[in-house]
Amino acid sequence: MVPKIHSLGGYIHEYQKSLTNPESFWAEIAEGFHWTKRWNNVLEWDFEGPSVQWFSGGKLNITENIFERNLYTLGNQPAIIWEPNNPEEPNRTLTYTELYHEVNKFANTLKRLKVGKGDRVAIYMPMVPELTVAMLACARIGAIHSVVFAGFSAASLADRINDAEAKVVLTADGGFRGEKITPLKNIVDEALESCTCVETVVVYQRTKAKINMLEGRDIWWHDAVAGQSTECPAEETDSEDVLFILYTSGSTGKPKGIVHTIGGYMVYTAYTFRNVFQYNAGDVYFCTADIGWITGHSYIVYGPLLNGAQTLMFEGVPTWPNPGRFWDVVDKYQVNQFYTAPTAIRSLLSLGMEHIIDKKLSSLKVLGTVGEPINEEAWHWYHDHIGRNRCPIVDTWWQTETGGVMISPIPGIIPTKPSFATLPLPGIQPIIVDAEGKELSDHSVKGNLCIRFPWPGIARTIWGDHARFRETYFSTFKNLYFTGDGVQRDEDGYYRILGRVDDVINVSGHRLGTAEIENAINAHPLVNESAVVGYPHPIKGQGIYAFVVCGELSTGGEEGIRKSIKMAVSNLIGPFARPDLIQLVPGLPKTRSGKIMRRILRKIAEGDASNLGDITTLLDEEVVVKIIDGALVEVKR
Ligand code: 7RM
Repeated sequence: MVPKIHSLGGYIHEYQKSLTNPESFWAEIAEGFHWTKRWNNVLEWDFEGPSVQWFSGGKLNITENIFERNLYTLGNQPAIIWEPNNPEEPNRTLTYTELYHEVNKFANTLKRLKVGKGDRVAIYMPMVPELTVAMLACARIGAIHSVVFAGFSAASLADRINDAEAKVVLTADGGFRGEKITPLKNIVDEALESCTCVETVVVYQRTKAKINMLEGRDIWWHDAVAGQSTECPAEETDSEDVLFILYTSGSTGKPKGIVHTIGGYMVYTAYTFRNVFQYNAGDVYFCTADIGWITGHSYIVYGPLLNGAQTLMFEGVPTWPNPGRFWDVVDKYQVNQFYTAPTAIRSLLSLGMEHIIDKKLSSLKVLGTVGEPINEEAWHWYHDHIGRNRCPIVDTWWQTETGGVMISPIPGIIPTKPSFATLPLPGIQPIIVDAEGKELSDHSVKGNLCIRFPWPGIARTIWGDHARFRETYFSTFKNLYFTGDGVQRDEDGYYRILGRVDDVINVSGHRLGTAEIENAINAHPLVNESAVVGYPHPIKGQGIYAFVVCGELSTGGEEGIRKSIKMAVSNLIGPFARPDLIQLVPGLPKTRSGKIMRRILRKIAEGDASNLGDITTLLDEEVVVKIIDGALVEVKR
């Protein structure tokens, strides 16, 4: 079992131990797992390369650590509890034994499709148990999964398939989300028009929508698994072999394929899951994220299953058939730990108390949030009305690149403070630096959040682009991992995440690069150029504000062009990246060297132009006045 922290003294002790001897600290935790060969070195690292290796030389299979290690005691216990989109439809439960058999059957299927160790498998599926089966089947045979969130467009899917050179795509005929049906297979068909690497598409039947099956390429999931054995020997993998690629947005237009490796990710997600949620045997745990994001990978699939937990997978959306859905699910399955995003909390808060007053919510013990800063109002609402003043809130700060939670209260042990992620977990060494990289070592400071020592869950590279990995995370500040987040530390040493300091925005918990959105807007034939910034949005956290320069207007006029720009972004990225506000402007504020001054646009979008700072380097100061005059939010001058 993974060791659990029981008291404040225990936390302090573990934290100290992880500072003075990080290697033995992590080795002790790793020893709780099943390794077919022990590691040679616990840790080798340098942040210049960068190169980080955990448990190198160690051999293992992560699925043996989920199944074989646990089956004897947990075989008949639910592993996955699945709640469908439509509450009238029967739910499903897969015990550890049943999940194990499904994984093996699908692993054998993949092998039959000539998928082997190191091959990439793209997964574009709805939130059904088979998505988890697919991921674990890859891990069983040493293949690398690349899950693409099923809200991405065909163009984005194609980019990701091509970048990873995936051989097989796993999808479904469609996906249910609230009242909507996403035609997943049609989107895959469109994507594959621009991919030559894909040999096979396996299609899970979910919606029974009419789809085309391409002879020789496409096969049904149920046909493919029919007759496959429920036994499949686990491939022996190296601790530093790649477990998965997951694409995330950065400050340039091209998404980055973040690479996680097996041994370190296993140890880190298992340890953090157990401690951050204080999970105990028999508890029911519910994370509302989609598995298409890192939160789902680490805290619906790997972290919980490595702990033998019961993990609830929910196919639907928070507001359908009504805004009480999450709480119905909590009561129905007697959920003990509940983990969601601040945007969901804000949206449910705004929809009124009538959806929660008749709910029991008495099973809840721990509430979690992730993905963006939580404002105090939302925190208190969550604490008072969902937790009924009994449940600690864990505000967990982490990133796709960190693999697991980094800064978070340990519930019931570390006193919480609204909007603070509080203290680093054992093994995590945050450091705050100023713009020049000088450490700000006092307690009450604000600056750039970096980490100065590796932890097992740290990403190892960007798929196919190690130089970009170095450049993005390890070159801004020498010998530090730079998170891209601004942070404040208070007199108690507590950390409060202030948000991104780069061109990444966080919209309803979805991480988006402004450059990505600009590229999509610029692809519109009538657009000359554009600049996208975030602005404070009461529910989404940040909304998307696009400043767009058009050549001539189409016959639809301004409204028409706004509509078609939104459509273009929807088609090129996905509906979740559509701008909320589009202001057509005569020009963009630029420096004499031609750089767009986003700082100014950000200020305007935030509604405060009273202090624009130094604008003397601007090519054309007049344009700023015109933008302020036409702003779509109220602007203080
Ligand atoms: C897990 C996840 C990462 C970015 C990160 C932050 C922001 C995440 C919090 C947070 C304030 C939090 N991965 N972020 N958690 N900001 N408080 N508790 O979200 O790669 O998609 O996004 O999200 O800016 O850098 S992610």
